[in-house]
Amino acid sequence: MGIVTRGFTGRGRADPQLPPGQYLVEDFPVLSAGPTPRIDLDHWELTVVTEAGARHTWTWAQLQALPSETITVDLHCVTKWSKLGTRWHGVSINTLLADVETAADYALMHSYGGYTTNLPLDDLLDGQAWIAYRYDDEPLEPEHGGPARLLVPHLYLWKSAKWVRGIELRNDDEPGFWESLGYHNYGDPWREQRYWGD
Ligand SMILES: Nc1nc2c(c(=O)[nH]1)N[C@H]1C(S)=C(S)[C@@H](COP(=O)(O)O)O[C@H]1N2
Ligand SMILES: [Mo]
Repeated sequence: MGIVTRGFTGRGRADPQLPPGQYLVEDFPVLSAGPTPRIDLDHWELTVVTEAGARHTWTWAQLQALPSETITVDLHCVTKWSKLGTRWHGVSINTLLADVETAADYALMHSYGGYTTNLPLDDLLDGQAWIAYRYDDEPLEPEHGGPARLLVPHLYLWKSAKWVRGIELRNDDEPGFWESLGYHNYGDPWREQRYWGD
């Protein structure tokens, strides 16, 4: 039969870089639950609030002054597209939180525009997540979350909050936008945790 499922190189031989149920794309789809907010850099801020109520704020200039890195990662969207080998530049959450005193277990990400998404704080640490502000050596486009977005590529891409403006560190887990609407609370693409109950 001439039917080919993209991402499979033959019967039973899935591309080892593709999580179950995913197919490859070459373009970079845009998925936004609402309009694209426009935040000018003079007014842009990123604020971390700890479980004790301590606030740490970075202006755009302060974020740019932090040590940054270039990373190449694969993206997996719950709507089943995956894009391999994407190149980003930004500040690791480890670096961002270096001077933040916290014993929180959870993080709730807040975006300009009101989007939220939750994840365990451990998933943001140890070089697993970044505040990314460049894509392919260019400033991150607004449609893809510019000026800056969270990038947490080991989870489904809805966890990578675009237009990030805050990280709320919490003792308890609070579901974000999609998580409240039935998406999986954790969202590991390799375990195909798409929806609540998966
Ligand atoms: N603020 C915000 N972040 C968001 C979203 C959104 O609607 N608002 N959509 C999420 C979803 S479902 C996906 S798949 C990715 C899409 O990122 P992209 O548009 O750069 O491909 O952003 C995630 N981050
Ligand atoms: Mo998504």
